[in-house]
Amino acid sequence: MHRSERVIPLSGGELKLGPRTLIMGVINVTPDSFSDGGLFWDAERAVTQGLALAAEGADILDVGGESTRPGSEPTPAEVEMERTVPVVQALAAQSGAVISIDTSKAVVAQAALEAGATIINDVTALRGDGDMAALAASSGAGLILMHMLGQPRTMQADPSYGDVVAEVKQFLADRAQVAIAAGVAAERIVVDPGIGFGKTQEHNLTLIRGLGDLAGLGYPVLLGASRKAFIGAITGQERPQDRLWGSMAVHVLGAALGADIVRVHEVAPYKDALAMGDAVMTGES
Ligand code: PMM
Repeated sequence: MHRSERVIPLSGGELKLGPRTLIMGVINVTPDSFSDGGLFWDAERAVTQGLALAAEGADILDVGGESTRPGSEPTPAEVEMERTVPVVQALAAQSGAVISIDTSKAVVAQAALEAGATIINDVTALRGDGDMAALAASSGAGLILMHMLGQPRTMQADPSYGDVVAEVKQFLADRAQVAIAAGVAAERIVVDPGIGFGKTQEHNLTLIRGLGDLAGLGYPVLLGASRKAFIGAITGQERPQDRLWGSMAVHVLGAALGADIVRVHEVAPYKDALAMGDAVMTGES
C-alpha cells in the first residue's frame, strides 16, 4: 500500500484515508482568484457550484474568501466573513460533503466553524494569526498546514532554497509541532507543500517528485496544483481553465507518489482519473 490507512476524526463525521484518494473541490468566493477569474464570487453562484462539485463526488469543499494569488493584497476579516459564512452554512446543510474554510484569520475560521465547517485550511500554517492554534485545538477541527515562502504579495519575487524538499519538510514538521504543542490532536493534522507559494517551476516539480518524502513525516499529505502557472508554463495553456489535462496528470501522479487528498477545481474528471490511478496502485477495484 503506497499510503497508510487512517481516519481523520471530525465533529459529526470523519475522513477515511488510504486506498482511495480524496477529492477537495475548490470554492473561491473572491472577485480576483487567479484560477477561476472570480466566476463564483457571489454567494448564490458559489453554493450552486459547491453543490455541483459535491454531486460529482467531492469529499471536501474548500470555501475561501481571500485571494492568495501572487501579488494579492490581504482582505479585511469582515469582508472575508461576509463572503464565506453564508456559503459555508448552505453547503454544510445541503451538500453532504465535509466543509473546510480556507483562511488564515481566526475570527473568520471561528465563524465558519460555527456555520458548519469542520476543517481549517490555513495557508500560513498558524503564522498568520496568533489565535489560530488555540482555535484549532479547542474546536477539534481538522487542520491543514501549508508551506509558503514569504507572503502572497511578494512570494514569487525570487524564491530560493538549498534543498527545497528538505526545507519544506522541516518547516511542516515544525509547524505540526507548534499545532500539537497548542493542543491540536496529531491525527487531525494534514500537511501541504504549497505548490506555487514562493516556488519556481523547478521547485514545484521537485516538490511533487518528493511527495513520498513529505509523506514520511507521518501526516496525511494534500496536493493543490490545479490550474497553477507552472502547468501553463509546461503545456503552453495560458488560460487557467485550459489547464485541466495537465493538472490531472500532476494529481494522479501525486496521488501515486503519496498525496492522500487533492485540491482541484473540477471534480468529475478527477473522480475517474483517480479511480484508475488508485486501482493501479492498490490492485483493488
Ligand atoms: N492553493 C490556493 C489556495 N489555497 N490551500 C491549500 N491547502 N493548498 C493550496 O495549494 C492552495 C490553497 C490557490 O489556488 P486557488 O486560487 O485555486 O484557490
